Amino acid sequence: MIPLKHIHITSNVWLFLRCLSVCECEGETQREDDCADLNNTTWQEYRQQRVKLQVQYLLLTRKNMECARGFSQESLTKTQQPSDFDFSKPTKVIIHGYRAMGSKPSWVKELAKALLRVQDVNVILVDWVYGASFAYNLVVENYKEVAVQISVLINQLQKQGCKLESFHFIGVSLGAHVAGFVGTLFEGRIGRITGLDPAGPMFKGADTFDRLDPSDALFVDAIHTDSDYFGISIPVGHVDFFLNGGKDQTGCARSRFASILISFPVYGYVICDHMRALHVYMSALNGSCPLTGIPCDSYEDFLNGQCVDCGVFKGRCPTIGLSDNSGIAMSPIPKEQKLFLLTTSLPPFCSECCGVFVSGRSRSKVQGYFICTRGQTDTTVYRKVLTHPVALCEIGSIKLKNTGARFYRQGDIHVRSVCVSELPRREEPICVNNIDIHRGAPWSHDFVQVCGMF
Ligand SMILES: [Ca+2]
Repeated sequence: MIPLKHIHITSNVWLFLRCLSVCECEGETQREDDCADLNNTTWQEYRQQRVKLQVQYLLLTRKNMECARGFSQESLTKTQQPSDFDFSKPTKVIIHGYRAMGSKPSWVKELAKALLRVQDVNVILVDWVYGASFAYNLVVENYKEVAVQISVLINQLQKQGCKLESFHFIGVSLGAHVAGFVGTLFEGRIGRITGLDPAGPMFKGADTFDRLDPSDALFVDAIHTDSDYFGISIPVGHVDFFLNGGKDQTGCARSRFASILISFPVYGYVICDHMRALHVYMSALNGSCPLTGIPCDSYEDFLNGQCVDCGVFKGRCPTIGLSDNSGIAMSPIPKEQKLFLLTTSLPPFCSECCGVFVSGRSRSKVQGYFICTRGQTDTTVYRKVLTHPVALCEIGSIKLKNTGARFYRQGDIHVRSVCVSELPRREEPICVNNIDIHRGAPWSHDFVQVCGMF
């Protein structure tokens, strides 16, 4: 039996909590009402109003980071109610991509806030949900018209004193090609375009006039995460970061069978690879760790340790994020340069890359693995670049094991050198030379390194 007094107290607490939650909800509703938001559309609405693109713009600045305001050419000339747009500051323009279900993209404001935390800029969100929803082939017909409409707004802003080079467009998927076409309309004089997994279907074989390419802005960078499916497989910028090879991302489902169920709730599952570019970009804006790409012709060459330094960029590899020209110091900037990096499955996505280079007899089969000081073990194979959760300087020892040949008995293996290196390589790799690895007796070497020395 519960004493009556106890029940009384409990119900009071319950009432109090209930009141709190109602008050909170009402407060939020009130705030939401004052803020502008992107549109949602439905199939029915889409069928009725297909001809209308209904592009609208939202403005976010440091003054109103939590609450977007509607923004239009008209609001620029209104004197009674001046907008928060600051003509003296640079402007970021975010353009979403295809909306299979007609819903507004949930990530847009998060990206805007991430940008505003780093830079004091104007952030314009382009809402073209009406034109971007449902039948992909029809959406592709709309994207240039959207670009034309955006260019009218940019023209207006230019007249009011904004410089073309102060605009940075960030386009996701199909939005990257919208940005590309805006760039074409301004003959490549826009400051920067960042394409986050630029759309592939109907664009891969397209002319550079119709898709994002390096001539669309003074600097074009792109991140590729689903280049075998929703993304584009060819380089489209000055620098193109191919994450984990650009096709499949860690932590996303490998199987593509779900793609036939694209209209069902598995959609988020299917676009996991595709949306990773956006999530990695947002994480890079937070700046918790560097996401550095290493120039290489192919992912295979990269994994085989053929590309370990920043040669083509004169020693300074490009990084994902807001650094000017991705941190490239040289001029002219190379075009369509493929960059590779390995990432993990969760924010901040950075992985410490290590190269392991074992040179020995060509037929030798040697397996090496790191034993790191944190007690984690990673298995790797002969001559590989691998991702490791800790920095190279935290690795305590390296072990090699002679696993023998498959079809014949193999004796000792003589290894000329075993080297480990940070990637991109900043220092000479750490090497141990002339090793004999006996069968059944792993060879190991302890490193004494101090982190933070380099
Ligand atoms: Ca173009």
